[in-house]
Amino acid sequence: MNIYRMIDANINRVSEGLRVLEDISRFILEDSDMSRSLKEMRHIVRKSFSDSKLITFRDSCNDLGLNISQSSTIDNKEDLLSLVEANFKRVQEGLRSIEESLKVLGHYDKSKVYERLRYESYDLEKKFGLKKDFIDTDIYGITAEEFSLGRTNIQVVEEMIKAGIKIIQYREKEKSKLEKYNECKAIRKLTKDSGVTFIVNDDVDIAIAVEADGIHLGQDDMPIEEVRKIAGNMIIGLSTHNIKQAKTAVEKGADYIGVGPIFNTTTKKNVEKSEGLKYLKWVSENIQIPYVAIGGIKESNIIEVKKYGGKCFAMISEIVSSPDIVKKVESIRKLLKTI
Ligand code: TZP
Ligand code: MG
Repeated sequence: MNIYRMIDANINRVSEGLRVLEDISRFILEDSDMSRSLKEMRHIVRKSFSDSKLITFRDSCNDLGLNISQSSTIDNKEDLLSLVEANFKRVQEGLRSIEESLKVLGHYDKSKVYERLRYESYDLEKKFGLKKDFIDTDIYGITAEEFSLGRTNIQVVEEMIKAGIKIIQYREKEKSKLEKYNECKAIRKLTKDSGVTFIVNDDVDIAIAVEADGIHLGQDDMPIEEVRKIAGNMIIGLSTHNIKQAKTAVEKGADYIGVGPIFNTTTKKNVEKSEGLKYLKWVSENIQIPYVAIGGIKESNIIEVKKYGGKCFAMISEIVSSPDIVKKVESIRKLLKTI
């Protein structure tokens, strides 16, 4: 049956992709933990069908994809980073294809194994030193249900994802731990399925439990060094309001800093003082880790923030209080392109 041929082709695709990644981590990056994890994954993929008759369905020479693939330039990899990215994509797409094929065949349990492997591959991709890219984006979305025009946090996150926002923070000051946990669990699924980075504000335990990509801390939260011990490789962001705090954040190992408030804001209670644009300018010239400008940023003043060194802009009210989030983001992006 052709579906077995499809599974066979994808097992090869996944194993080959994993082998390339394993070799890069072993011979180039000399990261033995990563290399071991990839090898283990490759063995699971190979072994799970080792006793089957899959090979009898193989017909590589007559595979329609061969000619297409040999004449295509899409696979040309110019640097190591693109090579790594492309091979993780290959692995993930292959795993998804196997997962779906197994469902069609009624092998639901086995299909779950492939779903789990796909999720593991997302984690490994993050750990593969590509983490620095996580904030290489223009808009940082943050939830706040009380300003969301009656929409739930989940609905707002769905809209943000539709709008193409690539990093979303769950920030919710009014709800119980259980409510926050349940919402984060749902948002984790939505963001994972769409390749969006997910950060949880304040609650390290929730961030770990739902396997968020990161945690965002304030100056009064637990120290970064302690959070690092329990959160491992997770992205840790820290809000900073002055030069001293920015320097300390870098020393303590923050992965990015929040910079603000840039302008007056009524969204945050007990908001800190900052020299706003002047502080942002200093950060843009002196700090080497990624930074996100925050506080009172609107479509009407974002160009000014950009002129003072802003690259990634966190906005709460401007986005969540917009009746059409997709249109709002589109319009901000169009504006950002003008300078
Ligand atoms: N941290 C500094 S200012 C602020 C936070 C969380 C609130 C930003 O909200 P808005 O609506 O974008 O001004
Ligand atoms: Mg906090």
